[in-house]
Amino acid sequence: MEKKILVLLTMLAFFTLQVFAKTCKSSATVTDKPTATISVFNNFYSPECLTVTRNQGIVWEWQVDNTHTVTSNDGPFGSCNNVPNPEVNFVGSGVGNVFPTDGPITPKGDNLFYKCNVGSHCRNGMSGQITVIDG
Ligand SMILES: [Cu+2]
Repeated sequence: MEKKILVLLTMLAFFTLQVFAKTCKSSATVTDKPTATISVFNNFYSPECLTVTRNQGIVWEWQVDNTHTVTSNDGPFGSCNNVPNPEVNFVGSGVGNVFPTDGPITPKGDNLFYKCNVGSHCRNGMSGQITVIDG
């Protein structure tokens, strides 16, 4: 009897995690351009999940006037946590503007998780992931 309850609780925990784990709504792989561009909209990035080759540059282009940030954290994808010294952290606004203004970033590791720090944007789904592969 106790074993059955344990199995049921384990299954319940598993399905709860599945429901709340955020999955990429849009994905893209860019390996044939010097710089890959992620579009910034209100409350989402596009693509949310981008795969690039190592040392490839990445920029974010605003498609809206509103202010948003690109602020990295430790993940996983969808996490709104803050870390003390994010690898990437900038504020942008204005249709057609490209950030960071000092040029494309190149992720240091195999994954770069990021989100918007403005208001409840992250909790409303404004987060992204960059996956780096060896080309
Ligand atoms: Cu935002």
